[in-house]
Amino acid sequence: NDGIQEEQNSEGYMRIQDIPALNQSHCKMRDPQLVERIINEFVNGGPERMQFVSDFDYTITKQRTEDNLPVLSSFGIFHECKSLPPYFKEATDKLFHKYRPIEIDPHMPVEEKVQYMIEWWTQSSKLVSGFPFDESELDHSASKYKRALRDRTHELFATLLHLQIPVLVFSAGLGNSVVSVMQQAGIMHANVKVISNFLQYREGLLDGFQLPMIHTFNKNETVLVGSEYYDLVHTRDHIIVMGDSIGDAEMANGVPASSHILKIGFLFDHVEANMEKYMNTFDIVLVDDQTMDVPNALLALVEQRHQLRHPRVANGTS
Ligand code: MG7
Ligand code: MG
Repeated sequence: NDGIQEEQNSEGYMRIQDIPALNQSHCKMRDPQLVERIINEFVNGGPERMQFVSDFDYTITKQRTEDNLPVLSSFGIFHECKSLPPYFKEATDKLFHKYRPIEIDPHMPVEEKVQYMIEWWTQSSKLVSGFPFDESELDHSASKYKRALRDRTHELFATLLHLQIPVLVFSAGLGNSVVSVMQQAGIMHANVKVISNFLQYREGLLDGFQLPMIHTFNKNETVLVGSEYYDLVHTRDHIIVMGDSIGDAEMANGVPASSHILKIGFLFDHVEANMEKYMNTFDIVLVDDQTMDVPNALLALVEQRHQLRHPRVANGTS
């Protein structure tokens, strides 16, 4: 059997040195040996054991665009909609200025922050209530931001679909914007699930966000327990996690402890000041990388080995 022969010949241990994407100068690793071991586990385990978990804002979208056009967050896309009541913008801005500093305060313990975040999302939910809203407005606003996806995001989602790897896009932002951007960009494939805050309607009027509330500090797989998605992924113990905020590294909390998790962090703001924390939190830190090249390279290795094991049988129709 040629397939098996080929597999034996080429089934070696992958070395970091042989993976160009990981040798770029802006790609930093606290423990390259650990990364190497995890990559080999992933490659040997195959796509059947993998799941992919990603943040949305500034992770699937860019932190910086070539033309320096601003990239709006999922909440920001909603706030651009013209039909929001006149008091809305001022009121949400006020909340933002009160709670955002708490969210990113380097000194306050997380347990204390949680209460404030619940307050923020609760008040924000109340503001999004009592007026009619046409979601085509959101689609219009979102259409401008599909250009803001990281370079080669399409390749990433196409490979994940092809390998049938479940993708969870986890966002503490507004799910309707996330889905709209991803749909319009053509990456909202059947293997992709978005868990986020979605608009709720009652008698034709907005009625806040649907439950459960997803905020910065409960954004992890513990909120999935009991859901259909949890059943789908909880046996997939090889996990790639991607995010741009420190808290994103916790997104796979709630999966079995034996899992191998590879955490990729995109660092852009205050690189110097944040470097140590990111290095301690993520296995791979990408400094001002506005592409999907690193996750694409990792999946290419998984795909390569997979193809050696499952060679396409010539069917004589070509
Ligand atoms: N964030 C959280 N909330 C709001 C809001 O009501 N308006 C705006 N503009 N931003 C908000 O993508 C999740 C991020 O969005 C921010 C309730 C928080 O900073 C959160 O991390
Ligand atoms: Mg983010």
